[in-house]
Amino acid sequence: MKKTKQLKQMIHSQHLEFIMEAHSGLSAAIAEEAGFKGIWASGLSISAALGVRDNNEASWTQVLDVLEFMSDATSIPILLDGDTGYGNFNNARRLVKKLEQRQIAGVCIEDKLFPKTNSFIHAKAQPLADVGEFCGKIKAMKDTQSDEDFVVVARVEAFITGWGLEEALRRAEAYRQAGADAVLIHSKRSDTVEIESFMKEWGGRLPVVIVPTKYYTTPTARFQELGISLVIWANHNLRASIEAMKKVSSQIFQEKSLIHVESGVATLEEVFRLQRAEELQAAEQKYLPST
Ligand code: SPV
Ligand code: MG
Repeated sequence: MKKTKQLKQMIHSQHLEFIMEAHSGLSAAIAEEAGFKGIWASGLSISAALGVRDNNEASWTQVLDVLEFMSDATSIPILLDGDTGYGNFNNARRLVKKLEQRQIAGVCIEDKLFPKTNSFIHAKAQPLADVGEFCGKIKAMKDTQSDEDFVVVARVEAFITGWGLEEALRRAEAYRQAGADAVLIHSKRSDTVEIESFMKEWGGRLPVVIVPTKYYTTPTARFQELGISLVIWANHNLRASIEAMKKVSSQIFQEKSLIHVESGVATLEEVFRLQRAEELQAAEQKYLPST
């Protein structure tokens, strides 16, 4: 099944579904191997892995290059965190065209202004996009996709920026009418008060996607009860790798030796396996002249 259709089916399925953050070909392959049916190409994680901030410091074509490696390394759908769409409707629709060429299954855009700032930094001070302008962007993206199953998720940042339920609902409804396939309702609270209030009033008008980074103590069964469609585990491969890399760098620096390190890191064989070295060996047998 096409990656676009897989993602669309996940969003519309009756079960709660989950996608896992990845930020490189390697982390994407690891997420797939763990059993995930989809991947979140996180803006925060991709920028952090590139050593820059989550403020559109990496250009959109640099993000596209990372995505190409992620897409090639996996067979499950990727939902790109497309930030604000990297400009106006014209930039956003060109993004869709380029994503489709790389078999990316969908993109999520958020109703903030370019260059964006991460939702958990100075969130209150962040201005929101004009609703009409953002709706035009969604329409332009939906009109541009050549695959009918390509997914556009509209992310509502009203709660994040200090607005209430009314503004969140007004925006979500406008984005639905503009043609979005799903809405992502984001919250920086450590409980689900905002998410629950939204779900109650929303009434299943479109599938809802959430990112429980801050309300991580909520039992996952609660999300199912609320009627959420898709949960994004948004940054945990990146954060796990930061801890692991800090530990091993400092240990090797201090000990000036690998003696106590070897057993705590992946074997070289595991690295080769994840790179599919065997496939190349078999291909060499087939395509190189035998000597
Ligand atoms: C990301 O993973 O980049 C996201 C989710 O957009 S959040 O960091 O919660 O804004
Ligand atoms: Mg992001």
